[in-house]
Amino acid sequence: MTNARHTTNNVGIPVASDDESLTAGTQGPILLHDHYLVEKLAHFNRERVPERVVHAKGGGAFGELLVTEDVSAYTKAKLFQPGAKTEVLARFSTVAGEQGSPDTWRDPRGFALKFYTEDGNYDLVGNNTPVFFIKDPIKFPDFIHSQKRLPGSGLRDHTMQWDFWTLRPETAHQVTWLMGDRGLPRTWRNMDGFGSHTYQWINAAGERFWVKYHFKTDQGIECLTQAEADRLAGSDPDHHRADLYQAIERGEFPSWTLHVQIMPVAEAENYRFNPFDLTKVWSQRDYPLVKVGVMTLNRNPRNFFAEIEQAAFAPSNVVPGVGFSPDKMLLGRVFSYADAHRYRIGVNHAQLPVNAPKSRVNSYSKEGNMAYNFNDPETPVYAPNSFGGPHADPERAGDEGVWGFGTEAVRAGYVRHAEDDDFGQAGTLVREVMNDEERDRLVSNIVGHVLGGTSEALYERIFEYWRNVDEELGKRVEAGVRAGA
Ligand code: HDE
Repeated sequence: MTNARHTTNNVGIPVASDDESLTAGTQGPILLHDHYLVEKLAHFNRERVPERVVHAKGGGAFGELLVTEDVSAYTKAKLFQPGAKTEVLARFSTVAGEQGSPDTWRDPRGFALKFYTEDGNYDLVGNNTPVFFIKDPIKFPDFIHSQKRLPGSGLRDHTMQWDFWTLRPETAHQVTWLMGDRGLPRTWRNMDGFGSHTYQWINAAGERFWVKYHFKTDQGIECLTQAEADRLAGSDPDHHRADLYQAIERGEFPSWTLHVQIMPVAEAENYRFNPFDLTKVWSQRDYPLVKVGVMTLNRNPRNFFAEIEQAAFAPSNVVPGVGFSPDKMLLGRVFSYADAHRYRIGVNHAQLPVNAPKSRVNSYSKEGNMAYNFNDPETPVYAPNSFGGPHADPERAGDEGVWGFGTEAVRAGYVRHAEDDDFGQAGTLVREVMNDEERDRLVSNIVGHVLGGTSEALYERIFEYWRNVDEELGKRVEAGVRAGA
């Protein structure tokens, strides 16, 4: 056995030098058979995997979910049973910025969770806001294009953002969250997380409930001012990533208390808002928070690239006792994330340790690029088979989208419920949830963002957008922009 401290090449062969390439004589040309030189340069060129097309900049840690309450009346999911303890990976991120962008740009924050349950991995991929900009996945590429960079100059552009937002009024609720304090969390530890979508819980008796997830930070909500965020963007662009990593290193383990809102299936039809519309919340007066347990993050990744950059979260990863809902955004995401992982990491991304379940995989998928796991040689590679290969669980049929609605395939907008409109909940957020100081900062943030890069041509539409949210707010935004223009 050679000295374990010798440098080797990638197949473990000790190398002669890490300092000089192999040449014909000291002044001669480099020799092609210096395969160690070739290996180093070739591998270096291939170190990057494509960054996430959204949520590229982020960070994360491992921990556990401990269920302290009994919600078994609503779900049979094993990770939500009383006393259950499940390992979790969390990744937090901004949305529009590239990998090297500052953590403190104004943006929603990704709040992605991977629970390594005994029934396979359950991924709950949410944000730090309970709603989203749009309600149909067909708009998502357009929306993201408008939030990123101009095709010609490659520069970010506030005009694109406001042009899209004001032409799609359903964005108003999320834009109010974005332009308010929550658009600039002080740290990832000081923000809430939401599943955002409506999901379905199914209990052991097969009864179904609609649910929404709320992860309330136990560290308290704390936000940055625009000025603080701008300063940190320059002086400490990895501020959030460093904060989480160093807090865990110090043994200060952040935690979130998980609550759910629970809606009996029968109440969905007549609820005053369409409960599947991702631009809307369920009033907590109508559906109060029910405590489930506590999620604590207490272990840093040992390798950022292997465990965070290559982490593959997918809303399609739901376990028995959890189901989807007719929320079109959720259903669009159920396709998109695994597709993104096949492209970004590879068809066998689920075999990487960070993405591999702790439970046994009995899949008939095989081979493919970078295949690492394989079944026993006598396991058939097709179904049905006569040789004892795994077979599907008919019990699961009931978990996959039994919603009791029409089955005809249509392209239509959401059914508008009694109080459904595009601006009402944004107005409630401004008038009933925000205090005077938060409203003042909201006005200042909007005015600053509008003056920071839009043109007079958009002003009227922007003023009307905010008047529709709240008359007084609209007037204050107009006065602020006019004064600063
Ligand atoms: Fe994403 N989103 N998204 N998104 N999203 C991705 O998946 C997508 C949406 C969210 O830390 C991508 O691996 C579509 C809502 C987070 O790795 C991609 C639609 C919410 C993360 C993708 C949405 C999110 C992503 C990019 C409209 C909050 C980072 C690369 C239907 C509820 C997860 C990737 C991580 C990442 C698609 C909208 C949150 C492209 C099609 C709504 C936290 O697949």
